[in-house]
Amino acid sequence: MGPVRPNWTSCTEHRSDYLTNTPSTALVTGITGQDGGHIARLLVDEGYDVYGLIRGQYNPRRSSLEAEFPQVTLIEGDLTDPASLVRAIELADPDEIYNLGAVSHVGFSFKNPTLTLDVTGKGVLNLVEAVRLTGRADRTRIYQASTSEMFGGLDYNRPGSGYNEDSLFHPRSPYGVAKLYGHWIAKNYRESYGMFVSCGILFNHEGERRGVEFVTRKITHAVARIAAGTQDVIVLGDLWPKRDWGYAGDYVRGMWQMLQQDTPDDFVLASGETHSIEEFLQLAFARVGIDDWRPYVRQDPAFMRPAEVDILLGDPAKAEDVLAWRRDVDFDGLVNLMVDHDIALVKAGATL
Ligand code: NAP
Ligand code: F7E
Repeated sequence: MGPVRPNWTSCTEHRSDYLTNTPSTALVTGITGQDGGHIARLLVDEGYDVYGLIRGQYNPRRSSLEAEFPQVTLIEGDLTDPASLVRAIELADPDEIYNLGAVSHVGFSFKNPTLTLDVTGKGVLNLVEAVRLTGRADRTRIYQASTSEMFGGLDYNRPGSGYNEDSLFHPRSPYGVAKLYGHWIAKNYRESYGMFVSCGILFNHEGERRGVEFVTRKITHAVARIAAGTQDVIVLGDLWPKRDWGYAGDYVRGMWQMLQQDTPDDFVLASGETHSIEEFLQLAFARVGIDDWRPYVRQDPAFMRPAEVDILLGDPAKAEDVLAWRRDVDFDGLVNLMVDHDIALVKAGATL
């Protein structure tokens, strides 16, 4: 017997059932991460039964997650362990899966390339295969967290209007290469088995939940400490790269919207603006009344990468047209929100 191939385009009966039956059940991988926290908030507020995959026999992020989301059920599992994914899917029986788990730090991926491939690349295969093998190919919708790092920011493949869903890929790191595998295996399961797998090609998104190992949060947390007199300088790598930065809360709404469509598809989510790290520094320091940030910043090659992505700019036109996706927070608003949040944290004596 051939594979079950649901016709998502014409299945209006299924569509209306799907919508009238929501809120439903969701499983989130990477629930302890930045986007995991934002999507957990959105799904809980929408009335979903939310399950989260949590890795390790002891995970230091577990207690804060349980305190913030007592309604969420955590299931032990790991994207590199197919049996644990089958178990998680059978326990949660999800209508929607948000696959946010990954080794997500580009610099770290150069130092741990095989781990990155196993989690960020093969982990996607393990997940879609677990959905298929548990007989859910025709009823579980999957969001795959693809990334602008798949484009690479090179002169030859960079459209002036920004990267879109049809742009050429040229990843520049083990992370980008692993994500490209994840992107294509997700699309392959959509095409081969008719599975509802949508890939969001998301440009950088930040906010108060961002890990301090990423440049924006490293800056805003340091700026708050410098303003409080508890830190002297920030040590960074290259300052000239440009990124298309948005607010994570806006972007997880786009993820959810992708899974509420009639058909699975790929969408770029981006702000359509690009800014250098120097511009981010300028605004962050200005927020605490420091106009000349240069005396507070040192550079160290330890934070530079063997290959850099020089500039990223995305074109979110398709998501705006098809999903009616909109952003509430612009670049200035993002920097201010993050600095203000970290000033409050530092004042409260909280550690990161
Ligand atoms: P993040 O904060 O780094 O979170 C990564 C999550 O992955 C954490 O919950 C981590 O769990 C989990 N994880 C790591 N290894 C795992 C494994 N072996 N099995 C299961 N889970 C594992 O990342 P984020 O910023 O929220 O990003 C969410 C997703 O979007 C990632 O896939 C990322 O690559 C992608 N993405 C992010 C951006 C962005 O700008 N933020 C842009 C494009 C795409 P622990 O707590 O146990 O470490
Ligand atoms: O680096 C430069 C660094 O690590 C941004 C991930 O969420 O977005 C993220 O990847 C830029 C790079 O983010 C430091 O070289 C300078 O040019 O904050 P980042 P990223 O590499 O853009 C994409 C879309 C993802 O998918 C990823 O998962 O900042 N930079 N000095 C530095 N970066 C860091 N981390 N630390 C520094 O000290």
